[in-house]
Amino acid sequence: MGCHKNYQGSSKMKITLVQPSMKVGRREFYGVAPPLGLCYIAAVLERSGHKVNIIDGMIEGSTHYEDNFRRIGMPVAGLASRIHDSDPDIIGISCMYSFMWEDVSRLSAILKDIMPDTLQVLGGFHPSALPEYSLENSSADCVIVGEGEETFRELADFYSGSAHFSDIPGMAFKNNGSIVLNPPRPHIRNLDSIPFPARHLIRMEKYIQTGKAPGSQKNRRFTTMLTSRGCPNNCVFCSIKTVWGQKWRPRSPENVVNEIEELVDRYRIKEIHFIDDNISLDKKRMADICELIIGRDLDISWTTPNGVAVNTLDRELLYKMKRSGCYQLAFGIESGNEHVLRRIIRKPISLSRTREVIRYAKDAGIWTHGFFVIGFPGETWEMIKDTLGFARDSGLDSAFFSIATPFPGTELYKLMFGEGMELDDFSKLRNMDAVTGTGNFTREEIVDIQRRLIRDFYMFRFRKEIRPDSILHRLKNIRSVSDFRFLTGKFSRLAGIW
Ligand code: B12
Ligand code: SF4
Repeated sequence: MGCHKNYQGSSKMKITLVQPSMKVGRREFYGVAPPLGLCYIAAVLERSGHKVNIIDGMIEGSTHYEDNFRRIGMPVAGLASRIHDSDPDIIGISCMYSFMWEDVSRLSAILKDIMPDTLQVLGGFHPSALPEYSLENSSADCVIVGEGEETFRELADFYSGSAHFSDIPGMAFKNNGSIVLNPPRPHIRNLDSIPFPARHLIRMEKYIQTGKAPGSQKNRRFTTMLTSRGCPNNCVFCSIKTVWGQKWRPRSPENVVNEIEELVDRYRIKEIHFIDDNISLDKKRMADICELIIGRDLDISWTTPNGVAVNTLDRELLYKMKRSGCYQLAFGIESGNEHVLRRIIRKPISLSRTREVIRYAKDAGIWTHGFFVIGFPGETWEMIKDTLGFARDSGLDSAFFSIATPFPGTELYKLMFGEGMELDDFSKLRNMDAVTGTGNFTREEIVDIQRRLIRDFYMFRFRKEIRPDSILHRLKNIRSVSDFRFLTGKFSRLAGIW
């Protein structure tokens, strides 16, 4: 372990948790919302008596251009000086997206320079997938692999002099020039036992005023929430198991709706974006959440920007979801070709069932959005055309086509780069870029095909939407100013795509 301040005897730590800002391409969608992971960790640390401070680089500073990218938030040097001013005993830095890695390692180096005795901890998806790489290529002292709450709490308690790094499951750390990887920590079993995210430590009103959801939203006063962790599937391009594991762990409906109530009462929140990977996996739990929202008369709208499991949705549940405020569902359909779905992506959904669910959702008055991915090794032009065909004729209101991206911790990463190989330029791991060709297409061709699919789909939708019967149908469904705002948002986005 590195040389640090000696805290033997002192019990409560001063901890600064940080999320750096991000750089996005000119045409890239992005979102800014509270750093929920840091807020969860902070809540657990506060409950243990530690003093916590959160600095989110994405909400500090202003958007500006840097090397052909837009920087959303505060540059690295400014952030380092803010952290220095907070004078912490421990700094925790989050790296949620791999494309942020360059900034995270620069920030870590600057901090080690100006605060050599302060313990630096990394966490989030990128360091969790590549702990050794992250320690070798940054000045951080340790990495917390996976779910952060319990490991960070134990680490903070160790700094109070009660445990050793090598005794803390879920940690990787530097030890006299070599790297030690401790055994993994079991996931938290009872999610109701964790306190709600410490939103009182962030500037909620600033997120509400300036926050941004990647799709359109109905109400300006929105925020994000997480009602379950993990997903039982194992899609080839998905890295969520690195942090959450494959077992789906739900919070109880009462616990979820208590948090919604707190958001409504304390922050006057009008809209919730549930960022679960699989919120409706348990049909009964989903129905119970809706019943409680309706029963407690909570006046909110809600949506699922990351995708819901189609298998569990039926007509009755969709109508109940609508009654409880759901206005938009995103479906992770991924491909319109059965072979790609089953053999390449390994996602157990049926396309005919998906069509049915889209129809039910539309009947219930819910906007339907589809996520598709193209550019897998072995995927042919015919298969890609099936995906466009499905997106067009399944009746989806909107869709997005991403390029298969080999994020660390995924099967696709191993498939594209081989075991033990590491990509040296993580900045390319974003949704509007391709890192390599696929065998059938070059990298440039894949990017070109993605643009064509997006244009083609929206041109098709545009022609449908300007038909008098469609206009009438949309107008008939406008019941409030927020419905109108949502639709105009959708259509201006549509216009912006060309
Ligand atoms: C919500 C979300 C978004 C939102 C972000 C809104 C926001 N700012 O909150 C939106 C829709 C904008 C988005 C966009 C993208 N996303 Co996204 N997103 C997620 C999602 C679903 C949830 C993240 C989250 O908030 N989780 C909840 C909190 C509680 O968890 P957490 O932050 O992970 O924190 C825990 C641990 O990671 C750890 N931890 C985190 N930070 C730290 C720090 C320290 C010091 C420690 C010790 C521990 C620690 O402890 C926390 C508590 O247990 C994840 C997948 C997932 N299920 O987590 C993908 C995910 C993070 N996204 C991903 C990606 C790639 C993207 C995109 C590039 C597009 C795409 N292809 O999907 C864009 C890029 C960003 C952009 N341009 O805006 C990848 C990242 C993979 C990678 N290695 O880069 C993920 C993992 C999904 C995947 N595809 O596998 N995303
Ligand atoms: S269904 Fe979604 S969350 Fe689950 S493994 Fe597949 S992509 Fe990941």
